[in-house]
Amino acid sequence: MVDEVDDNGDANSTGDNSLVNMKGFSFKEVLGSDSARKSAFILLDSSNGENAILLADKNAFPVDKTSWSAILTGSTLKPIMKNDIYSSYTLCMPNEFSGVKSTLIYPCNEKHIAKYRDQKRFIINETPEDYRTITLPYIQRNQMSLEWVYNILDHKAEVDRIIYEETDPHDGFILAPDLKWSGEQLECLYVQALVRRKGIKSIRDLTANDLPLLEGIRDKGLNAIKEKYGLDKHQIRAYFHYQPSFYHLHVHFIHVSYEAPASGVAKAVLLDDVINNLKLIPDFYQRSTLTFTAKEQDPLVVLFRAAKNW
Ligand code: G7M
Repeated sequence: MVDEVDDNGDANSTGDNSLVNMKGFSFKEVLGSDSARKSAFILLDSSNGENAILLADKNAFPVDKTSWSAILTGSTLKPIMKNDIYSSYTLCMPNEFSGVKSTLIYPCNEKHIAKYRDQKRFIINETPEDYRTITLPYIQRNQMSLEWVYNILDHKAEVDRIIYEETDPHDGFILAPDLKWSGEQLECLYVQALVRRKGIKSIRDLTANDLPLLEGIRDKGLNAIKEKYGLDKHQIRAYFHYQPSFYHLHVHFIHVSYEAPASGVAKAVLLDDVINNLKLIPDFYQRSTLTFTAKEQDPLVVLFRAAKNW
């Protein structure tokens, strides 16, 4: 079994870097794959009867001279074919460049499985009334555990990964790399700000009173990214998810050229747009229809379809 997985299912939450092995897991199903992103989502059985999900993402290639010099000296070329001046090969890279960035969710539940299974998608236009009568009751009944968020906020996990922290209980936040980012390649930079205050579930709850919090996250977050990674604020896309998977407010910061999963329209809502809307209309997010995409088997989609007969 995986030695370094703790009771909350957070692999290496202690920051321990020892190698782990996957004895005790067996293949169950390919839930989905994305050939453009070079990723695969695999459902696993474990020997104690619980399920796990392995999310495997091939890393983008490095773009610096040192890495490529090391790749060229340490690689072998396995020939595939040759024709005149053209030849093709499988390039077998040295170990340090051939790893696959992976996430293990263990034990996983039906909601995790539904999230990663390939399915039809739907657009939903959620009015304030729909939010009150369909979405909010659903969120209140079926929240995914926020234990990993509280672990970060309470310095019980990922402590060594914190990039910046603002401790004010009302407007404070922690900035740290997202689970999806190995922390190595700037072209795929992905960090997130978790707000310290509990109870803000999503952008739906935000009002103009939260502007100091949001502007603080934007300005201090972008400064911290600039200091640590050298990326200017004009190279960073900062956004919320609507709907999020985890209903504790957090902001995603990614490299502007990186097409991260769920970073497009009908899923990502730009932090700058949220700030602007709240400045114009203090209760914008309580009054607006919000549009999002969700998968067919997402229970929220099932509830919307039942309520609206489509
Ligand atoms: O869709 P939503 O906005 O709720 O996205 C949640 C984000 O949190 C995703 O980008 C996940 O990759 C990230 N995330 C999820 N977990 C369980 C963890 C975690 O344990 N640690 C960190 N650092 N990020 C996480």
